[in-house]
Amino acid sequence: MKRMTGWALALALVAFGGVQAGNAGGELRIENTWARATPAVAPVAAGYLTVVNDGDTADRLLRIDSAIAQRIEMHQTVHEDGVMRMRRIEGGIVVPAHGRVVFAPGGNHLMLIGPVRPLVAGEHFEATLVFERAGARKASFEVRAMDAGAHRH
Ligand SMILES: [Cu+2]
Repeated sequence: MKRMTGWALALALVAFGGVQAGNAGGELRIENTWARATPAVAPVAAGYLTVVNDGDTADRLLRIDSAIAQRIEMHQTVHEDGVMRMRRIEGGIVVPAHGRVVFAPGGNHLMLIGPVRPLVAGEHFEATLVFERAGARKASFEVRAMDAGAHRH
């Protein structure tokens, strides 16, 4: 049954990709959405994405909703006295006009608090990105192997 679910999600992803490609009016592009696979039991998981703004107006990513976890926070990684710490990004994050926001290992990341199931490499999950101007935009995250990327967060 698990296998079937995976295929259904993959098909949904393909269908969704087609819809998005036809949406010529969108000035925001959501790219490279992925999350790191987790062990069987994990209190948190890390996710990443890039938002590219081709428009003349800045937007703001307010929050990310998904059924995959109890909640998703946006975190930044800061270096303090040679120690890497995570800090929650409050009030959303600005996507500059003709600019981009990058969540990637070692820097900004999404913190999936309380994943409802283990994240298995090769699977996908859906999330909704809520922007101040562009509104709600759906995205599919690909789960990649635990050692993908250089850093744990
Ligand atoms: Cu974090």
